[in-house]
Amino acid sequence: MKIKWYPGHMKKTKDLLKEQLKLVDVVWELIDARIPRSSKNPDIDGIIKGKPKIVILNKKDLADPHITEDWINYYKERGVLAIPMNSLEKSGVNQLVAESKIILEEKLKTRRAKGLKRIVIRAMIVGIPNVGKSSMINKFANKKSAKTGNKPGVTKGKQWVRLQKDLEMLDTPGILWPKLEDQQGALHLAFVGTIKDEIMDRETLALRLVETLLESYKPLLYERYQLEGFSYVEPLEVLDEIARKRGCILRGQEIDYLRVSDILLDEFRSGKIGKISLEAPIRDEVSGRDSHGSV
Ligand SMILES: Nc1nc2c(ncn2[C@@H]2O[C@H](COP(=O)(O)OP(=O)(O)OP(=O)(O)O)[C@@H](O)[C@H]2O)c(=O)[nH]1
Ligand SMILES: [Mg+2]
Repeated sequence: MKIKWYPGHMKKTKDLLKEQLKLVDVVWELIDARIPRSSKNPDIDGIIKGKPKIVILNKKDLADPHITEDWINYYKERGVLAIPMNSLEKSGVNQLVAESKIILEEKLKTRRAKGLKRIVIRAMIVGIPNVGKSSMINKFANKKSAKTGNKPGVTKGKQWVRLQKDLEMLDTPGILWPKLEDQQGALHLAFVGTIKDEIMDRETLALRLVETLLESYKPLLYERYQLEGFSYVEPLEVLDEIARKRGCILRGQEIDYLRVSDILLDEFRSGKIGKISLEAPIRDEVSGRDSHGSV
């Protein structure tokens, strides 16, 4: 397995992030709602220490809503607000702004009481590659917002996007490394396309995805590829059948594994197979609900 994040690179990123964090009041931590465990940077909580944080379960449109609900409760029980979001829509970012102001109300009051002139909350987005940081910043920037970087006192090279009269966001996100040391996590990151073709060839990746979906989301897989009544012994037979259904056949009736793998991975990543979450909170981490199968 090739790993992109070398220790030197990690240290530099961590140091930069620590510097940026000094400038902000609240951190918006984006994780992927389909894989909240593997898409969370393992060191982030240590880096931000006690700073207020809101977790954003992004790409909620691709995730299983029941499992997303479980994650919201999981975080709630740990005193952390988690908000499901689709970065490609505006409604979510508006809610985030409102919630941030509630969380920081006390801080704002204190600043007002001290008679401080500039009472502005500053926020920054952090998250692993491909989780939707730029999309979210763009959604914010589309809103009536002003770049405030030209104002005096703004650190050179940093741009603040004004979201409301008293709320600004750093326009460059903090990029973090995912949990690559965990095999299962790396596989999930590869399924959603965060690490591409790095852990194994696409055919093997597609086969592993078939195995995973057969365990937890067989009805969705069967419906998408019209496999009703198809029985199998090995998951490979299911991949072969999907290939036949989609005409991924080479001369001599051989299966075109490359093509069927691309189709399957693309359709999974774009949500065409359904709203699928690969990681739920562990059973007794959530009160009042069972976790969902083996996800
Ligand atoms: N369906 C869906 N797609 C999303 C969402 N947010 C982002 N995307 C897509 O995910 C891909 C990555 O989004 P980016 O905003 O570029 O992610 P990023 O975190 O800035 O990635 P890096 O710049 O590589 O660190 C793009 O194809 C987006 O269109 C979302 O909420 N739902
Ligand atoms: Mg980006």
